[in-house]
Amino acid sequence: MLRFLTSGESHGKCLIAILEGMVAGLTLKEEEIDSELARRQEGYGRGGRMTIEKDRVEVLSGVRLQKTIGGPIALMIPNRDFKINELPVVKRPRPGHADLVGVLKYGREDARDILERASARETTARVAVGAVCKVFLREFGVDLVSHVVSIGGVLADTEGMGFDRIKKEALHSPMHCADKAAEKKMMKRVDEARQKKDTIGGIFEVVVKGAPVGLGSFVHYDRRFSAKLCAALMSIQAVKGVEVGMGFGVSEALGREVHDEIFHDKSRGFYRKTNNAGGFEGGVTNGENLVLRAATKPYSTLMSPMQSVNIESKAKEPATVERSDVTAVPACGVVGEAMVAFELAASILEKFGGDSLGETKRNYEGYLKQIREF
Ligand code: EPS
Repeated sequence: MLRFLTSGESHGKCLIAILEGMVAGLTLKEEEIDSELARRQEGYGRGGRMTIEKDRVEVLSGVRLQKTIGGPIALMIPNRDFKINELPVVKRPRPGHADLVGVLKYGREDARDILERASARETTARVAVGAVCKVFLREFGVDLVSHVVSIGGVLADTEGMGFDRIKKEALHSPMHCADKAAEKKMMKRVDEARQKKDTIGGIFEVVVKGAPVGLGSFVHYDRRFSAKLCAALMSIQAVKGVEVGMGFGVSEALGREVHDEIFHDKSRGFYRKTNNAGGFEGGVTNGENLVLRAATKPYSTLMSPMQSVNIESKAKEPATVERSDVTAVPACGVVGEAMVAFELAASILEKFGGDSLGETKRNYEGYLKQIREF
């Protein structure tokens, strides 16, 4: 079983993740984790923190001479801004943030105790875990990309663009957007929100190429892989909705406009010409690309604060204002990739087992042969 925990506060000493259950024998270099951490720091609309931090991982255990050895992999990312004990007390919870539910639930008098852990800074640790999982997935020919498809209602048009083109275009975009014309409009929308001292959300898409047919199962609710991926995306700070393939659009169309017809040829085996299902049937991967989208709300720290209540005096007061982002949807997409990568790696290990990379690969090859010979 593959699992992970993260630990750390936004302005604490560091962020930590422990990934347990990864096979032995995987070549793992810190640079490969650092490049993912750097991608998470990108994106037009981010706040001042990203100019302070240069996130870099220290692999503390589970790896020897650049090879995983089967033990828990401890990943540590130091914070440069770590003065948690000197930061101001927070008495005026921000609508939309975990501040108020947190102080009520944990019985704290200072919402700083809440926001430090609720902060999306925690996703640094998730991206480090996802980077390790991506290295593992590469061994099985699985690749992932995320790209921003909407910011504040400005939509990208990526119709007909394949995985490789989306990956190439989104990689060099300040908005992680594969549509150049939309990218400009999105950046303008971010500037407008900043000027209004407001924030803005959007939608990112994660696409997975090379996932084999048969991950997950239809036999029980908690084994449906599409549901696991939706939960994983939904767990990301600020995410309010998740779609698979055509998503909510399926509810407005006829059956023949939705379902992907089945074809077969000797070299490709079974295949589809459309992918409205987003790569899932019965909650199980069907061999097509996996396509998932997640919508984020506008970020909840507003520079012109909304109404709140002082948790001590109970007086009506404007919410707390802290340094924050106007938007972070591109970064959120990178976190989405990490969560999907983790779930994919977990699912592959569940289906094919193995304590070493060689053993898992052997089992995987046997299964692919079974599919080829069906
Ligand atoms: C984040 C770091 C934070 C915020 C953001 C995400 O930095 P700071 O709070 O020091 O400015 O930019 O956190 C939030 C949106 C939040 O609500 O806490 C990061 O590393 O991603």
